[in-house]
Order: sequence, then C-alpha cells, then structure tokens
Amino acid sequence: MKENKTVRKVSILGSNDFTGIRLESPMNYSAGTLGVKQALKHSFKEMGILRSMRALLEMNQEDGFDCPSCAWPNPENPSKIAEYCENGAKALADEATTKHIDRDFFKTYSVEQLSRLTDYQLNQFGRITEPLVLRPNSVHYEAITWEGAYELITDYLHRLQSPDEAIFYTSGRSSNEAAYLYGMFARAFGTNNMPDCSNMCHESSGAALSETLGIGKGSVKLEDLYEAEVVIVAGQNPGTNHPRMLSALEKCKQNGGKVVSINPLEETGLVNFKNPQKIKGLLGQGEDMADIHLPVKINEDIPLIKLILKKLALLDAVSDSVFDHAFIAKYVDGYEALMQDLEKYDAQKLLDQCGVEEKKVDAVVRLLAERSKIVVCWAMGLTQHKNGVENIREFVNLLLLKGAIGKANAGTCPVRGHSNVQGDRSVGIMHYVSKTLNERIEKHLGFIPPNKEGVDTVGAMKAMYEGAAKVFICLGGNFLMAASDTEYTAEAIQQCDLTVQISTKLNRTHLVTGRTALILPTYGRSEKDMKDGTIRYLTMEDSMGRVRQSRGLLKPASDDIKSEPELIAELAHTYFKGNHPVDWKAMGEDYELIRASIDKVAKGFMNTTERSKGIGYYLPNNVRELDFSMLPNGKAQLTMNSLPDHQLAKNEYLLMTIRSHDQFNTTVYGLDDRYRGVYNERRVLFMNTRDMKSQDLEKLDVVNIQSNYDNTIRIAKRFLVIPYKIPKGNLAAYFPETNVLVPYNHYADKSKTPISKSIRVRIEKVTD
Ligand SMILES: Nc1nc2c(c(=O)[nH]1)N[C@H]1C(S)=C(S)[C@@H](COP(=O)(O)OP(=O)(O)OC[C@H]3O[C@@H](n4cnc5c(=O)[nH]c(N)nc54)[C@H](O)[C@@H]3O)O[C@H]1N2
Ligand SMILES: Nc1nc2c(c(=O)[nH]1)N[C@H]1C(S)=C(S)[C@@H](COP(=O)(O)OP(=O)(O)OC[C@H]3O[C@@H](n4cnc5c(=O)[nH]c(N)nc54)[C@H](O)[C@@H]3O)O[C@H]1N2
Ligand SMILES: [Mo]
Repeated sequence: MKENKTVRKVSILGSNDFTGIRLESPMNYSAGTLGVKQALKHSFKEMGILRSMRALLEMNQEDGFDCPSCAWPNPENPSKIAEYCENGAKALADEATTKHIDRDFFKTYSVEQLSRLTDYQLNQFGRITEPLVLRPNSVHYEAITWEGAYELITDYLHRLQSPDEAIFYTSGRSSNEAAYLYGMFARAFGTNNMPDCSNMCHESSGAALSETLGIGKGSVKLEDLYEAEVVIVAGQNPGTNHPRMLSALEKCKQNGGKVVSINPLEETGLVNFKNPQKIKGLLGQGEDMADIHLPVKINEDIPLIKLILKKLALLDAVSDSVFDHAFIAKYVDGYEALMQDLEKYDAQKLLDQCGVEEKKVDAVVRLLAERSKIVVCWAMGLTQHKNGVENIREFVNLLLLKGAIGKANAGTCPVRGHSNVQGDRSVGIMHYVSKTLNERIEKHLGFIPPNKEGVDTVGAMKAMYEGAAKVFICLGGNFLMAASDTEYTAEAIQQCDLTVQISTKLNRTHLVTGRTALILPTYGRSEKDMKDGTIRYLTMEDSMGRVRQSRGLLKPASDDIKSEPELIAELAHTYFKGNHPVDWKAMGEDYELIRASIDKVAKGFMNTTERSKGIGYYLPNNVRELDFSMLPNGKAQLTMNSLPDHQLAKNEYLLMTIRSHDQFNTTVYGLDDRYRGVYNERRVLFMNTRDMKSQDLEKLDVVNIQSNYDNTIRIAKRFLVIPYKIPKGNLAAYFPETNVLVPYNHYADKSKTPISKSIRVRIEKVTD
C-alpha cells in the first residue's frame, strides 16, 4: 500500500448497508403509462411542477435543448408533445433539481463524513452553486473566487516539471464548444494526456470500425432503422439505456422488419414496448419487440456469429445468393481467407460454446439468408471484454458478407452512451496524435501542439498511481467510480497534488481527492446561458453523426456558476496571461468564434453556426459513400477473430457489471430496477438457480464476490443473491458497486477498455 499523500480519512466505497429489498417478477413490457408516471414523479419531486413542464416541453425540440441523457438521435420531425423518455426526464430532473449546496453545506459536513454515504445519497444533495476549494490540511471545502481558482490551477500547472504531469479528463456530456476549448488548452499547455469516458465505453467500437471500415463511428442514420429488414441488437439494453430507440424498432417492426436480440438476459425493453407517445401504447397494447432472442453466454458472441456465418456459407455454396458476391468483389478484402478460416471451426463446438439452442440459431440464419437490409446495434455488452475489438469485427464480417454496408436501411450502429461523447472526439478530445489535426492546429491556431501520445484512462490511473502525474483536471464525470479497480484508482487520485472537478453535482471524486482539490460548478444542458442580454447556444453530435444546436431555458442553479466554455476560456486566459496566439477570452464570450475555429480545425465541420440550426447537419461518413480508399487495397476489411478462451475453474463465474433502470452511469437516481423486478436495493447479484443450488445458496443469501487476477484478490462485499434467468456460469451485478473487482491492468486488446463485462469471480457466502 502506498503512503497516501492526503491527511484525510475518507471512505473510498461508502456505506454498504442494505436498504430493504423487495422483489417482484421481472416486467414483461417497457414504458407505457407507468413509464410516464415515473418520469413525472421524479421531475415534480426534484424540480416542481411548473419548471418540469416548461423544461420537458423543450427537451429535444428544434429550438430547445438536447436531452442530457443518452446520445440517441432525435427524429427529423420530433413529436411536438413529448420527444423524451422516462430516463431522459429523470436525467433532466436530476440536473435541474431545485436542491442546492454551497459553502455552508460544506462547513457543516466534512469530506470524511460525506464519504461514508452512498453514491445515491451524495447525488441527492443537489446542485453545487459556487466554486469551492479543499486545502491541504483541511477536511472541509470552503468558498474561493473564480479568479482565485484559476490562479491556483495556474500556479500548480507552472510548478510541474513537464506538461505531461498534468491530465485532462473529459466525460461525454460536454458540448462541442467546451470540449474543443478544453482539448486545445491541454495541447497549448503542452500535453496529449486527454483520457475520456469513451476509453471505458465505445473505444473498442472505434478501434474495430476504423480498422475494418475506415471510420470509428457508425454508418446508419435514424431513418435507416425504420425500413431495415433485420435489426440485430447485441449486448445492449435499450429499454433502460436508450428508450427512444424502441420507437425506432417499433416503426421497423410495423414495416415488416424483424428484431433479433443477442444478450445473456432477456431484457424487458426487448420483450414488449408500449409506446407512451401513442394512444395505443398508453391504453396498454404494446408491440412485441424481439422476434428471436438468443441468450448467448457472456462473451461468447464470437462463437455464435461464427456459427451463423458457417451456416450461411453452407447455404451460399448451394444458391450462391446468400452472400452479396458482387458487393464483396467490388468493396471487400479478405473473403477467401475468411472462408478458409471458418472451415477450421467445428459447428457443434461453436454451438456448445455459445450456449444457444440450435433451433434458435437456425431461425436467425433463415432470416439473414433471405434478407440484406441488416442493421447491427450494439453497446457495452460487446465492447467491455478482453476481445471487445474482435467482437465488433466479427459482426462487421456478417454485415460485409451480406453487402449490408453503405446502403439504405443497413449498416453499423454502435449506440453511444453519453449525449455528446461522439462530438467530443470529433472536436479533438483524444490521447493519440492525429497528424492532420496537429497540422491544422498549427496553421489556424498558431501554436505547435505536442506530438507525443498521451495517456488514456488506464494510462492516467497508472501515471497518477506512480506519481508521474500530479495535476488531474476533470471536465465532468466521476472518474473514481467510473474507472476500474476503485481502490487502486482512489490511491492514484490521492497521489495528486491538485485535483479539479468541473461539475454540476457532488460525487465521490469530489471527496477522494488530491492534496488540494477544487470544484468548479457549471451549467447543465437545460439552463439558460445568457451573455450581455442574448442567449447563447451550444452544439452536440448525436450517435449518428448529426450536429445540432442546444439551447437551455431554465434559470441557472446560481449566479455564481459558469458555463463550461467560459470557465475553460478564463482558465486558459489566466494561465497564458493573455499572451498566446489564441484569444481564449474572446472565444469564451462568443461561442460563434469557437464554432468558426472548430470549422477550420476539426475534420468535417463546416459553417456550423448556420448548419446546426433546426435538424442540424451530418458530418461526412466514408462508409455511407462506400469509400474505403484509406484502407489496405482500398477495400473494407474482413477479419479473422479467434474464440474467447475463459478457463474457468470449478465454482468460478463470469460476472457482467450492468446498469439498473434508476441510474445514469455513476449517478444513482433511485434504488429500483423496475424492469428486472428489484426494488429498493442495489447490492444484488443475479444468478442462475442451478448455480445457486450447486453453491448451496438460497434467495437473498448474503455473499462476497471475489476476483483474483495476477494473484491479487479483490473483494466486493455484501451482495444479496437473486435467482434470475441468466445463463449458467454467468452472473450480473450493478456498476459502479462492483468496479472494485475489475483489475486496472486487464482490458481489451487494442482499445484498453476495462473488462467490466467479463470478470472472472468466485462467490463466498457470508454467514455472520
Ligand atoms: N438511463 C440510462 N441511460 C444510459 C446510461 C445509464 O447509465 N442510464 N448510460 C449511458 C452510457 S455512457 C452508455 S455507454 C450506454 C450503455 O448502454 P448498455 O450497453 O445497454 O448498458 P449496460 O447496462 O452496460 O448493458 C449492457 C447489456 O449488454 C448485455 N451483455 C453483457 N455482456 C454481454 C455479452 O458478452 N454479450 C452480449 N451479447 N450481451 C452482453 C447485458 O445483459 C446488458 O443488457 O447507455 C447510455 N444511456
Ligand atoms: N464496471 C463498469 N464500469 C463502467 C461501465 C460499466 O458498464 N461497468 N461503463 C463505463 C462507461 S460506458 C462510461 S461512459 C463511464 C462513465 O464515466 P463518467 O462520464 O466519468 O461518469 P458519469 O457517472 O457519467 O459522471 C457523472 C458526473 O458528471 C457530472 N456532470 C453531469 N452533468 C454534467 C455537465 O453537464 N457538465 C459537467 N461538467 N459535469 C456534469 C456530475 O457531477 C456527475 O456526478 O463509466 C464506465 N465505467
Ligand atoms: Mo458510456
């Protein structure tokens, strides 16, 4: 154990007391009137009725603001009454809450006291309303002026021996304007140390798609889903995490499309959906969603897809029309090699390994054999594994063989998480070096950016842990709880001299800090950003590459908080003392200047101020144009991906860490997971009844979960066992309570995304 540089005795994990569980059967439909009721309940409680109604009516509307929850796009003609979902409404209520905290709150409560609470309790305190500082020998945050805060950061930055001793983290809720200024400030300061939440999220998708299709983003537009013939939803729980996607799937089904779900769990949203925007849905008639559900074992998607490809290849050998040979000949590289490789695999072994019944696999094969307008949607169930990149490449193989790329109603759909995570990357938040971006920065911004690769999330943890980084600045997020290996990450953060959180609400990363810590409170999406009597707006990019404006309308939580772009600009101005080729201050005041700069520097952006109005504009996407000229032989790449090999000993399981229905990542809105039938408790472990029997466990027994990697034992304490329909040998529990189990040094090859969905664990009954 390293010596902790801070004197504070904070609790890293907070309380693990049980909260009074109640169990019901998992629900067999999502949304409906109950969804609407839940949405309004949260809103009214947090924001009051008037504020709620005003805000909800503007959310996702043309002149309104972008929902702060997920990155699912808005339709071109949004429903005038309610273009939001239950969880979007919760996200809004959470940010626009009328509960506030300030210096008096922190005078009353020390960080030590607060750290003993749960994440749920911390979030309940409400919005932070003024800048605060935690001084080295203190356990209480106290007020600081904005100027004082900028000077303090400047002072610490100047004291570093090298710019690489500072790290600039970004969470994906920031606007393009904020992320751009932030990324450019980090570079002007001299480092590419820009980890972002994407490293823990869709980085595997970016890596796989860049390599096979030449762009790290998806290729479909929202409207493509409406008339797709088959939509595969793999490793994703849209009912909870992207509820508005269900309206798109509903349209697809009404047009005769079929939906296939590939998931160890039969997630409620994929069973039946009662669309709350339609009378029919409100009256209780839903649309059955997944036509076929393949309950694949955790991380056995590759064997499953290989089996499907083998079966399709056999059919193709007879008819020659199952694969799109004209498309393959013109656009695809590696066909023969892939066919030969497939022959190496034994169909029966693949079947046994993936754990799905053959008749279900055959049903999907029949669907795919006859149809070619295929969309594959996926999220964390594919990306957060050791072979996360290969998982996605295998699905790309399927699409390429079917010619389901670069045409209407077909293609790739990595469903993004944070509402602007894709935009942040597009405007320059990345730890690696892009030569063209650097050239443009030099040309248009007039300074030479660093050309040494920076650290990603895993690299950041390690650098702080080892003392190689001393200042840690976070544009949003909750790094401590989002990153893997919570106890290691806590030690890492506590090694820092200064940690800075630019944030809206209190979370654990504000309590487990460097020697000195700052909180710089900022506006939420829904808040009105006024400057000299005019409203300013920001832009975001949705999951499908469309850039749109977002304009808040609510009164900000306080007069003493600042917009993200403005505070970043002021910090940069203070740091450079006005002596830098970029006029930071002017940009912080006038976002049009930022957008004009983005247009020149970031790839694909053009005339953004004009074009982002209304429904916005799409950034260029080579896959939509069938342009693969940047890839070997100028073609899309088929790849050969090996089978996962989890050598599980007796009584070892694979654990996936998933989201409940009442949380947004580390922000816990409530203690229910309605669709899965769990109420008032988060410390639960979903388990197959046969496994429970063989481990001699009863419902609601208390267990500790334990992982052992490289002879380091990590333990997540006190979870209640719940019998659940999950494949034998597999377990599920919620993130972030189980992040303690994820070893910091085990992650996906190539993307370094932590293995949060396939952690090898044992469980141990707690008897006292
Ligand atoms: N309300 C709400 N919305 C959110 C979020 C939130 O926390 N709350 N988070 C946002 C963010 S940042 C993200 S990235 C997305 C996350 O969206 P999801 O990826 O849907 O979120 P998870 O809960 O991690 O769910 C992963 C799903 O993958 C399945 N799965 C796990 N392992 C495997 C596997 O090996 N194979 C297959 N085929 N399936 C598997 C799980 O059963 C689960 O259904 O949602 C975004 N939207
Ligand atoms: N075990 C496990 N770990 C995971 C995952 C998993 O599935 N399993 N998922 C991973 C994924 S997909 C992701 S994306 C990461 C998420 O990682 P992060 O993005 O770091 O975490 P969040 O919980 O989304 O951050 C929430 C905090 O952001 C701040 N915030 C909210 N809105 C705003 C805003 O508008 N501006 C600013 N400046 N701050 C704001 C609030 O203070 C809030 O407490 O976690 C990852 N970690
Ligand atoms: Mo994410």
